[in-house]
Amino acid sequence: MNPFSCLDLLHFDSLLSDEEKSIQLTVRKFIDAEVVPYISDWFSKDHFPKHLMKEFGKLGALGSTLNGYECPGLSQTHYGLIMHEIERADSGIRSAVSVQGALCMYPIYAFGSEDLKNKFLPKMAKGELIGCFGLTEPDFGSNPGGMLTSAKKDGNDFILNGTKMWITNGSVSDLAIVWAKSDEGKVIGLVVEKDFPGFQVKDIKNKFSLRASVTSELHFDNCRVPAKNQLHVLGLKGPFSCLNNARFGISWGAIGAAQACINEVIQYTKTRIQFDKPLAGFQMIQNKIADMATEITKAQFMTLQLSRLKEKNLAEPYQISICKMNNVRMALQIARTCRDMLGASGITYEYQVGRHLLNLESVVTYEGTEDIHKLIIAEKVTGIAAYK
Ligand code: TGC
Ligand code: FAD
Repeated sequence: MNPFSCLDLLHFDSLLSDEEKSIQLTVRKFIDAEVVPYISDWFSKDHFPKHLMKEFGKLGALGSTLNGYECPGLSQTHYGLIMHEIERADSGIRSAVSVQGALCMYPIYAFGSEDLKNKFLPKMAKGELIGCFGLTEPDFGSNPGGMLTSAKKDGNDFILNGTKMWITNGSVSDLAIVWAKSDEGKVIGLVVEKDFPGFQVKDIKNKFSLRASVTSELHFDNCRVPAKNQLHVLGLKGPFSCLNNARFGISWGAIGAAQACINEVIQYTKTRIQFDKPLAGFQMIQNKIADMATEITKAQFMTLQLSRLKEKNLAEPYQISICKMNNVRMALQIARTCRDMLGASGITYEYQVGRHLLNLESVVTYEGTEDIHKLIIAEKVTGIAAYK
């Protein structure tokens, strides 16, 4: 079978190095063989394919850009292309990988003690340990600064109380990065291991989106966490710096989801005959295909530029917001248009567009909603923070 062929109307590929193309092709072949044939079934059965995590470890997809501690040490563009390939199959599978690398391994790497790094990073890079990231609470989503979860100092421990909501990987995790308020009212980060007494996890059921991904509530009832498990960062810049990396990966991933949708609809409309000719031969169908192809092309270049900036440590949060907001909105609109173009067939699991559409309804909400990213971008442009 030939590997998936991406739309590349402005020779985007010519801007990638041979090594970048080679890693992308390796991941593409793995995804085509080990994920695409099974994902519809996993999604329909609410099944998270945990076995993939060790395979992703072998591919360098877990903590891709981290150096040392047996981590892959790849570039930002490598990481982006890996996210693109994984989300081409499913946003939920990409979520598990994003959370592991960008939201769990990164804070341990950037803010953890040497002991924490040595204890967790090598095994997380191999997918032998899985992590989750608890920032959102039932009453504080877009505004995590209001969080109620508290971490009170008690000798050499913290006593953690509170609830985290909508947590990807929750019940399959061995450790959770939990953000809480200290006695001084400052946001601090703690590494909470799954067997710490007072830590309970409950899955959120009946989702119509990201069904191949686990989403959970985390409860902390006088959970005792050793002070040595504290991350050395104070304030919201701790969790927000993790979000920068995850939002960057999502920017790439969303292009992958859009590529999968347009590819499926091109095949379908070339073979579906209505009014005695293929749908692809009608001007209104071509109008939609041209618009979608142009949007994907724009997103490819914008996101590659962001990668190159990030490789030079020059990427700013508002630039990441531009790509996360634009690309997820673009992918969601493309999934909706493609669903319509498939007619009744588009509501079945036989085609992947409907699943991408449902998944992207979560992707547009998590890691900052479209509205929140607009506020971040407009704050940069006007100098006024409308959410304050
Ligand atoms: P604000 O007062 O603006 O800032 C507080 C401190 O944080 C610093 N900061 C950042 N640092 C690093 N990177 C960024 N992107 C940063 N943005 C802000 C800032 O400089 C300040 O530092 P300091 O030293 O002065 O204290 O904070 P605010 O509370 O007013 O926040 C503004 C806002 C709306 C932008 C922020 O709250 C926000 O982004 N809200 C959205 C919440 C969100 O995205 N949650 C995601 C949860 S995790 C998730 O969804 C995982 S999904 C699974 C998957 O990825 O697949
Ligand atoms: P709200 O903040 O209540 O927003 C509701 C609506 O109000 C949105 O349209 C929003 O844009 C709008 N709004 C809010 N504030 C403003 C404003 N100031 N101006 C204008 N409009 C505004 N969180 C984690 O910490 N870890 C995870 O692993 C994680 N995984 C997730 C997985 C899934 C499947 C989902 C759906 C969510 C996940 N989240 C996770 C939570 C996610 O980050 C939040 O859902 C998101 O930040 C939005 O918060 P909320 O749902 O409370 O919505």
